[in-house]
Amino acid sequence: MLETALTELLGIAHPIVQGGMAWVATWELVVAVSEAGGLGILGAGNAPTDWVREQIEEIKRRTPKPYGVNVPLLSFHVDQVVALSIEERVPVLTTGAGNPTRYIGPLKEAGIIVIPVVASAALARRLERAGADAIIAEGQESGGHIGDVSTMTLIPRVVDAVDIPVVAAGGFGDGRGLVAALALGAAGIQMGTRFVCTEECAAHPRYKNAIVRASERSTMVTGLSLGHPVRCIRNPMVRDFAALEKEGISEEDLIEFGTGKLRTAAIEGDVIHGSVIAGQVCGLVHDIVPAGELIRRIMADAEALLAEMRSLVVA
Ligand code: TUI
Repeated sequence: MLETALTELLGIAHPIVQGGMAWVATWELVVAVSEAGGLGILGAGNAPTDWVREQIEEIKRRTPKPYGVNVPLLSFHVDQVVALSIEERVPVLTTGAGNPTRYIGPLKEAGIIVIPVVASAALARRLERAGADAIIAEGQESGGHIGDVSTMTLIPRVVDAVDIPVVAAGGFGDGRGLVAALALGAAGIQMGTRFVCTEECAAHPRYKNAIVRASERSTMVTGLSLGHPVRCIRNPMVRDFAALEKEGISEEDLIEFGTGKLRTAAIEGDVIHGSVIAGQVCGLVHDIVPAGELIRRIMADAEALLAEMRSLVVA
């Protein structure tokens, strides 16, 4: 067993958080992760509130364990999903892709643990002052919407900037990564891409296989010109997007071209014309396993590695 400030804050057995990925982190994955002793997180994405409510009710029916809801602040429905989370007394809420300061007060009043995802030490410090309970610090190796600092630099910077627990994200997929995160001062890890390749994840089999086949050099970043850099596996869709971006087509047309493309890949399984969002850690993902087995494997590997490392120290 590994006890950290994160397992204590959340009342979970293992310091492993599952990223709240739009479209693919649905109740099946959340329940599997939370039942295995991690923190499962529902990806609210851009989904309408009724869908989010049904998902939360399904989670509550199937596990008494803590779970979370993630709201990307780019979503059209942020206010409604925050209100719904308060009404449903969701244990944990995580945010991404923006500054959640204005939501922290009402969420804290409702007794909800608030954990923003950030990509800089400066925002981490501001959000600690605003009342955040912990911080997820996400390096640029991550999939989806990213910042511009690598995990190796970001984690110790955020650990030094705040006194609340820090969860490391961006590039984590195995027991070695968990030990490295602890060494950098983090209290646990969040994994997105690695959890896509589990049996319970709702992503289309072709999406999961694209990740298994990919190497650490298979991703690319587009959307910089829009101020929203996004990392995906390189395919005809992102190559076309990058070409249009380079040509300088209007922001409006670029956004229209990109809209709906995650659904195309993740749900319809069209990994040629859709956005296959994934982090560089796809190079370390070689199989599709049950989420509980993945968590047990990572914990066993991390514990064995910690013991081995202790033996490196000589008197
Ligand atoms: O948020 C993510 N990953 C995402 S969000 C997203 S967009 C989306 N997709 C489908 C449906 C609806 C929306 C796709 N992938 N990761 C967390 C993350 N947050 N990474 C980086 C940041 C971040 C960046 C800048 C957080 C805060 C920030 O602050 C800037 C500011 O406003 O001060």
